[in-house]
Amino acid sequence: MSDEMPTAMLRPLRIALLPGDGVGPEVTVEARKVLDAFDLDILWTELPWGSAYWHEHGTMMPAGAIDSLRAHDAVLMGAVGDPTVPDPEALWGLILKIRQELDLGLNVRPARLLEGVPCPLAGRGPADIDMVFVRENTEGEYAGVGGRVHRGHPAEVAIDTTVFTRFGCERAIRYAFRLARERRGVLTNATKSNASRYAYPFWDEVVDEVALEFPEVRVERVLVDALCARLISNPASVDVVVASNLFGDILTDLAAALQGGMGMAASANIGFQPGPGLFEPVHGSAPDIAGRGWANPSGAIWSAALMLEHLGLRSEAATVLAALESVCLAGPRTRDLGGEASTADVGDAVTAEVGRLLSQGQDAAVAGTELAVLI
Ligand code: GGG
Repeated sequence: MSDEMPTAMLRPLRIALLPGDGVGPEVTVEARKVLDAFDLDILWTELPWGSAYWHEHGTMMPAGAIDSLRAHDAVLMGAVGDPTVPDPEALWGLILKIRQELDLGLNVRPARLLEGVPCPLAGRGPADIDMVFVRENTEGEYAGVGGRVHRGHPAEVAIDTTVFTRFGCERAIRYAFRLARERRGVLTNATKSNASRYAYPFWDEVVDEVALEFPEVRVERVLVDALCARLISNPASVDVVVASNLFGDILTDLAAALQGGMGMAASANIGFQPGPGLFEPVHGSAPDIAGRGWANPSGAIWSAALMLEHLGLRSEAATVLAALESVCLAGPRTRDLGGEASTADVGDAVTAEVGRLLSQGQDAAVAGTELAVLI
């Protein structure tokens, strides 16, 4: 996000690996395997934080965790959440805390259907599903502002307040405009300003103000409910979407389904100042399949590609994506995509494909690979 020298110039690359809960360790080990196929000097630090840590220590992360993360170039994360830990405790003790305290104001989520991956929509294919969601990532409905009183009494009250600041909205919205300008020149603003009294009308105003800086981008204001329907009925009409924290969270699960399922979707949590970004598959911990070797590691591998791109390693990022595309086309495939392969089988295949592409000469091999994110 800055014009500074790419982090790739610094050696070794210090990557914090935060496998987390459920299937997180299974998918991140494959993403790490893929990156280790390059001749990159990566210093991995594995952090055992998450629900098991909570059971032992009463917190999801140790004191000083955020400062430890700051000492890295990037964080590669798996998933968070476990049925034995209250959800708000797990999320606010780890992922939401990291996003806020590292001020990772953007969550960029490409949703592209790769060749060979079955699409749940009849008659639709890769040409129809190629979008990027830009989600505001530190405030909105997940600002953490609110309270609960009179617990257990009939008068019990729970309040969560949506917080939109001009600062937080503007920076996410401006990034989305830049991305739209690089892509098809259309930005879809996911809003709900017909029913929201204050917050979304303000959000829309900020979109309209920032739009003045980008006369070449056409903005369309679409109510989030109508956008959900349109993602199903006419997904090809959607390219770059800018959304609040909650709407972005929900819309990107729908988009993940369109790109073949939660196992395919990747994300980059990035900030506007120097410091580590956090890269994680969109899926959660999937406790129902954890430990069985069934999870699809594609979202984690794609997230690792976004991480390389953010670190300035564009050619390596494109190689990972090209390798993932080849494996999606030719197999092996995990069972969510109709195959029988294990998580490790897919990781091994992508790693082998990276090796094959590298032996061909990286730049030639990845020519034409579309990096979806402008970072
Ligand atoms: N790898 C993503 C993950 O663990 N997600 C769990 C979750 O519910 N996250 C909420 C969010 O992304 O805001």
